[in-house]
Amino acid sequence: MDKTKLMSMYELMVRIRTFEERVRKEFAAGNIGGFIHLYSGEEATAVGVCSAIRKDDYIISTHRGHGHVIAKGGKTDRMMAELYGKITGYNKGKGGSMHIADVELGILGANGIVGAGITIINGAALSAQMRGTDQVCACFFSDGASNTTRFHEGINLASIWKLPVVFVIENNGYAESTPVTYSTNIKNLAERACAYGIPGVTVDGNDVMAVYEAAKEAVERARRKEGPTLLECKTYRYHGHFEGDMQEYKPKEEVEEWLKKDPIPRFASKLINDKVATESELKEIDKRLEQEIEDAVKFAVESPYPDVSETFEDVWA
Ligand SMILES: Cc1ncc(C[n+]2csc(CCOP(=O)(O)OP(=O)(O)O)c2C)c(N)n1
Repeated sequence: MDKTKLMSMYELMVRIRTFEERVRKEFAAGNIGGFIHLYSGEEATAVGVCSAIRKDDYIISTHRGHGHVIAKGGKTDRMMAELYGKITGYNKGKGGSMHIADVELGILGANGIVGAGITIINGAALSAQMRGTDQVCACFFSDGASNTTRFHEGINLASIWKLPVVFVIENNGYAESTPVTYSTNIKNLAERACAYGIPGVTVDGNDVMAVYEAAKEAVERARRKEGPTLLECKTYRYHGHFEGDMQEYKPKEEVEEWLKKDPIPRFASKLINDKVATESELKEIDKRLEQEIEDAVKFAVESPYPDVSETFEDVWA
């Protein structure tokens, strides 16, 4: 892989982390309303998968969706404005954290119904199939969603119709406070793929290159019209299920273990060791992104709220 691509993967991971940590601060300060579910810790999964697809491919996200949107090319200023409820946001300030969408970028949206994306993406994939394009869909969801009926029905349908989907389980170990070891009796959730006759692959979700390589293979398979793949990325979320959750259900040693496997310094070391980048080049990127997010907050703060006359516009339900 060339330097430009590797550097862009590093940059995307840092963009996600910097955005999320700033959102945390802004939420704590009372500047952002609603529910916030942060993605910090899971960056390698979104970036690994989104780096393996094309611009015209589709993704669908979850309630923990900021990372997916950024990895697919979402702009942090419009995202921040959305969280602030401003008219300049992706959903004109009416969607908030859990509904960011940009169809132009192939981002079919986030949503708050656990597992809903699994069935929605089948519609997008069926549309690509019927239109005769070779577009591929990446569907992100987590371990909790993999226990829903939508998972089983959705994957089965995608399998029999050979839909071009990569189903990505971001196994971050918990569904709210329920550990995956309590809710599931198998070691790797990707083992479930065999029940539907599709490949199931488990990778270290904190290793961006491992995610990228596995995703690439799954994407190529989907593009060859051979059907879906179930890709499980084992990762960890650093913050509570939602902002305000003190995550007392997590053992301290477990958190410490995962912090040692942080995907960003890990990838930074790899880039430095492989002589792709110098430490100062990476620091330059970190600094630039701090400024980008600072500007995004300024943009959000200075943008107006939607007018009252907008209330019933773009409302479909
Ligand atoms: C259908 C449905 N059931 C329950 C909820 C409440 N809920 C929101 S997030 C969540 C846990 C989801 O866990 P997981 O799929 O592992 O995602 P993670 O938060 O770990 O990313 C639950 C039960 C919901 N939003 N939708």
